[in-house]
Amino acid sequence: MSAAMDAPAGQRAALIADALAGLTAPRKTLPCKWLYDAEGCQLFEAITRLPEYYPTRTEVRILTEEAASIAEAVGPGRAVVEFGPGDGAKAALLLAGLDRPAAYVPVDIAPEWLEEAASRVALARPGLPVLPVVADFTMPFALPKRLGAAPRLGFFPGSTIGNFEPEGAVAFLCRARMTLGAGARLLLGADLVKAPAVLEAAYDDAQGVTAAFDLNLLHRLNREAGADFDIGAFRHRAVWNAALERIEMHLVAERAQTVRLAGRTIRFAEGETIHTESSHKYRPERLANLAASAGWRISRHWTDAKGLFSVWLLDA
Ligand code: AVI
Repeated sequence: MSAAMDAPAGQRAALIADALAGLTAPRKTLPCKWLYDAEGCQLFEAITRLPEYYPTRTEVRILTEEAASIAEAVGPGRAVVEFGPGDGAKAALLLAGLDRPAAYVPVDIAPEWLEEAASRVALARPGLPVLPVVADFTMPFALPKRLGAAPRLGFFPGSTIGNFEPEGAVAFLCRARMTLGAGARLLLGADLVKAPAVLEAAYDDAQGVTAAFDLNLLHRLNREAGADFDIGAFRHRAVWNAALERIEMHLVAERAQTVRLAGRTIRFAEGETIHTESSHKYRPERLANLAASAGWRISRHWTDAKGLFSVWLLDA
């Protein structure tokens, strides 16, 4: 069996359809969700530990240092619903500080993440009901009936909201409000606008881990879609788009070339790029507008001493 046959057929078909649509568009692009295969997830974990990548450690510091204040603002007895829990470390931190949480509901399309998050939370908060939901949280999904009438706290840390286009972010926040129901709150992590040099270093680190993460997308297309990218002919670039206040990751073709993908020939001019990810950074007033457009009210927000990152409590 060839490597291209290893991925589930439906997923492979979706990857090929997205790749053909994105790579034949006037400005070449690939959806960032395809960055996260097993290799991509490992590389992303490594990114979160890099000296240049400040978001993860800064958000963890806020959740740690402000634990009492966050717990008081959230209030007692809430069921915590986390969208994309990763390894569950941030949820464990949050739940350890909350007053009598009712349950923990990690939601992810990948069951292996759910197991890891569930066991980490079980250690931090023994006896707390953990009710995992396997679902794509960017689509409508139902919460477990066992939650009953417990008021909900959505938890969406990591500034993953920044990987949506603004309209997508509003759509996600609207759906989250409807899924969580009346009286819900949402604890949201959002990265802040800062000096371009700090941002560009965070997304193009000296060790080349982010470059490997980005280039893995081409390896993935070769492995799963039978493409024939010459990976050495592309390099990673991170650039601050000041007008749209976002960091963009691009793969730059170092020379003119053609690539075969699913029976099609894709032509690259020298210097042409594939836009692989945007990571929007927020000013507080813009984040407040975004939340308001999705029907949330700002209750409180916390930042670190250097104003690098922010955590927001929103009310439905
Ligand atoms: C997952 N997401 C919040 C990361 C970010 O910072 O936008 C993804 C990432 N891409 C490169 N480095 C990190």
